[in-house]
Amino acid sequence: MATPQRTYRFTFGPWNISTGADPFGPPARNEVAWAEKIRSYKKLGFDGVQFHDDDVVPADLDGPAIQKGVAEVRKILDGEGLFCEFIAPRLWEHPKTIDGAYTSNSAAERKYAIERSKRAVDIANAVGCRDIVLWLAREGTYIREAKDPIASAQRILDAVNALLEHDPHIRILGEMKPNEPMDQAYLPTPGHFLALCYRTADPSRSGVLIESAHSILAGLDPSDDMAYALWHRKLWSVHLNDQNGLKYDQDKAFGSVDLRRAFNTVWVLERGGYDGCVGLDVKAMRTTKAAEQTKHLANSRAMFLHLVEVARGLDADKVEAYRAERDYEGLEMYVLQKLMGK
Ligand code: XUL
Ligand code: MN
Repeated sequence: MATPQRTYRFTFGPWNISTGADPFGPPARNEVAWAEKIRSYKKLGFDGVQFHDDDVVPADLDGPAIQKGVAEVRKILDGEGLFCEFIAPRLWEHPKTIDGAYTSNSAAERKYAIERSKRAVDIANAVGCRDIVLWLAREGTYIREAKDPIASAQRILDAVNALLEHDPHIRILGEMKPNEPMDQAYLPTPGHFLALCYRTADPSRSGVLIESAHSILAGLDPSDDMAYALWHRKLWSVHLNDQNGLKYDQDKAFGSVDLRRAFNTVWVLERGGYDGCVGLDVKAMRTTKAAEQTKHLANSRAMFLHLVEVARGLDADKVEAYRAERDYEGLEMYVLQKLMGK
């Protein structure tokens, strides 16, 4: 089992430095200014940013205003030595996307969602990145009867195709999540989106971003989900974090709930030759004081790197010998001891 020695590039989005507001309480920290967030990336050991479309320029600007606004942001990123990994159209906050952007029952609202997503592609081009991430937040239902599920699958495919056709180089990455905010999401897992990839106008530019917490919420193991997407050569980004069982999406620091699950995630990325960015979609605990509000990012990155060391320190021949002997008790103890630094 060869373990290629490689260096990883780390990214996160400005939303990962947040005020701690939750559905039951107001902000617990002041909002950090965008420019200050951008200045914190390098200090925290990160290489690039992930942006929603309106993290770059306000939504719904015209073409020239987009180009002007993005040029300013690009200059700031260049000045910091940062790159932009992807743009994700924020299709879940605007009044016109209240009932599912691409799968809305309203033709006018579907049109808005596609036009806004095309503008996100233009933003990506102007900022110098080739990936669009679609977290299909409101593409689903609260009650089964609300939408036509068959038509909805086609509408999501039509939207992906519209973006692929809008630009010959852009890649579309689905980031699937089974629920929240919707009761049931359409295409709830990476496997669902991978199937859709092969029906798009250009399967070679259609792939996935897999988030650990989203896989766990679907009752799946993130490392197996990532391995499957790697096998398809379609794992183009990840959102690593952790999740304590089946409840709301927690975005806990990577490795903080289940160290062994985190280890298996890193081991798969190492073995699978994953060459995308290591995105950390993590949230500080609400109780965190302002002075510590980026610790969860630095800690998640450090945990990833610790686990890379553990993965590289495994004796591949030993692992194979345990497998050949079907001595999984022995293999388990070997892995646990490695995780405890023994
Ligand atoms: C939502 C989620 C989003 C996406 C970006 O659960 O993970 O933050 O990662 O749109
Ligand atoms: Mn995410």
